[in-house]
Amino acid sequence: MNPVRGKLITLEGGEGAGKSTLLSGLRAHLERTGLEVLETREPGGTPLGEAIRALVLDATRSGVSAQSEALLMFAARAQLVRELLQPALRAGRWVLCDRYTDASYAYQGGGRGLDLNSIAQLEAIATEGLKPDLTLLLDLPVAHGRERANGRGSSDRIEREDDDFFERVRHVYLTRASAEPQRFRVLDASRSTDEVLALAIAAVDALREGPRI
Ligand code: Z5A
Repeated sequence: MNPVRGKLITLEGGEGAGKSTLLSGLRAHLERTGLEVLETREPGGTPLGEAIRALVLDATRSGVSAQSEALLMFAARAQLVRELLQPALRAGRWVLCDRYTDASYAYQGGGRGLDLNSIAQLEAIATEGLKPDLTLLLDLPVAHGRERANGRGSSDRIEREDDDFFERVRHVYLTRASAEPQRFRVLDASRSTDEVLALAIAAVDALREGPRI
């Protein structure tokens, strides 16, 4: 048993911000430095979570209420925390998670307009207080992100929302980043993939070196 708890690093951002692209570079960097890394995603990451992901992102499903959507996101998260995140962190692994609770504040709170206090209540139940050690927020103007994502073809149920929805998502992300500067690093996602990776590596290496002041 590794006595040193691992670190939880989450990646957040709007559509097409480059999280998946960054994840693979970041994982390779961490592994090169000898760390054991677990890469996962939300919603998803566990068999139950992946089933919920298919359900909640299904573009053919209409009439899903904001409340149902939020509860499904948090059900997937509760499973991920217990089945994967807590055991991995206890074993000393570093976890790279593509989205986490900040996404619920941004999408269900900002995008859908759900009360942020209700989201905080769900957070307390689902995560048992497990917070990221570092959150990399890939920030990009909405139009730019959508242009990148459109290159991929089909959209999921949430990606079909309009620009105003994604502006509200971006606003909540940036507000949360300003409120918790110790945990967040906001990266300019309009820069090249190499530049974004270099910025992310600097933030992650700082985390290795100890607590930030
Ligand atoms: N959701 C929610 O509502 N509530 C929650 O609590 C949670 C999630 C957890 C699934 O998320 C959906 O669930 C998401 C939020 C919601 N819905 N939306 N919208 P997801 O993370 O799986 O899906 P996504 O946000 O749609 O991810 P994405 O569009 O795949 O974006 P990405 O992973 O950030 O981007 P990428 O695939 O790395 O890059 C996109 C394209 O841009 C690709 O062609 C790259 O080659 C290119 N790219 C990437 N970086 C660059 C740079 N730096 N320069 C140029 N081109 C680049």
